[in-house]
Amino acid sequence: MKCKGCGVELQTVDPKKPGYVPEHILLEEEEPLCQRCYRIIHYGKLTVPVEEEIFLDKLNKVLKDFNKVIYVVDITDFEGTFRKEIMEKLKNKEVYFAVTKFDLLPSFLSSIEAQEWLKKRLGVSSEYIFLLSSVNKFGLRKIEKFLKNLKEDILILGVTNVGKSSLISHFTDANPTISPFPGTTLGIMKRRIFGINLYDTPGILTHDRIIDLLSPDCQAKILNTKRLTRKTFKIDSTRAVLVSAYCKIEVEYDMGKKPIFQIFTPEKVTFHETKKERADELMRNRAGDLLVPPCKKEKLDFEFVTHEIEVDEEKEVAITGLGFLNVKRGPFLLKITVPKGIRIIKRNRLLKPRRGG
Ligand SMILES: Nc1nc2c(ncn2[C@@H]2O[C@H](COP(=O)(O)OP(=O)(O)OP(=O)(O)O)[C@@H](O)[C@H]2O)c(=O)[nH]1
Ligand SMILES: [Mg+2]
Ligand SMILES: [Zn+2]
Repeated sequence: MKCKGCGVELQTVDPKKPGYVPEHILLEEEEPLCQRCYRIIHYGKLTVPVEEEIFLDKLNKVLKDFNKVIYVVDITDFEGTFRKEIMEKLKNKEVYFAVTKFDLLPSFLSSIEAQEWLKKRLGVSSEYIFLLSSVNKFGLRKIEKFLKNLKEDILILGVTNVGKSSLISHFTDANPTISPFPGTTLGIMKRRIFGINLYDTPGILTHDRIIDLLSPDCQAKILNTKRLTRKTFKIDSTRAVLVSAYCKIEVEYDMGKKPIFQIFTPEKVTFHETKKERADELMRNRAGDLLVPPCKKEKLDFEFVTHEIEVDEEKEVAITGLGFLNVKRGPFLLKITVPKGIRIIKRNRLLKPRRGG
């Protein structure tokens, strides 16, 4: 029997392993929840962290039974969640994209602008894109209509925490476990809707986003609940901006005026501007108090790498799993220092400049 919250096979033997449920509950309840789901829902605690590599390896086998899939992508971390290695596996499939968390972007970004940007980035036309928010229900009607017209089963997939289970929960009475912990869903779950089966799946783990470096508790704390915060900086080449303890930003430029840029991150991420010479020491010694994340004071032990990128006003730079930087006045050379392995990506801007913005 599977847990109705996370889809994992239930067991009564090992409380430290996924799927554990005390025997009396298994006997008493018709649709028991595993202890992990119970504690996530009632205490907001993650007691059994996700085991390694849950899903990408298995994906080929699972995909055999489907022609159509919905790939769920988080628009606040587009580059971190729309991934080459996943697209590779979907080569012969009809892929639809559910782009979630639109509610977290600045309100001045219209859905039409976002949709145009997504069309280019995803390389598909608008019938294949569902821009939505599970929080304010934006876009749900369009995807509902699509699901109602489907004649065959469809698989939902994507990396952890993008909102796969939240999306599905709008269309069924089943209550999947939804939480800000990465890897909430552990097994494949079939949901009957509008005459077809929709399959929820465990999130695919990533290892190249800043969020991946954090403990599950800290990830849950950082995870956006409110709109991204926006901070504007105007610095010269003697200064540095620290964004959390994992990212340092410096600039070099020839133009007469100082570069201006804005950084968009989840609300709990802190910023600190300082003299260039002091920056590294602050990153080492103030991780977890002045500089969040991490969420607790700790000595960070990473090898850092500096990425140098030429940018102008047309561009944004995504720092995967942390946020993105939008250029207000350029051109300049942007130097971003992050732990080795974290991906930094220059992209065409999602947010166009506007008066007063
Ligand atoms: N602001 C916002 N939050 C969302 C949205 N969709 C999901 N969330 C939140 O994101 C977190 C993860 O949601 P889930 O539905 O559990 O994500 P999942 O993709 O099923 O995650 P795994 O099962 O871990 O792979 C939860 O805290 C949700 O409340 C959205 O559209 N907007
Ligand atoms: Mg889930
Ligand atoms: Zn469960």
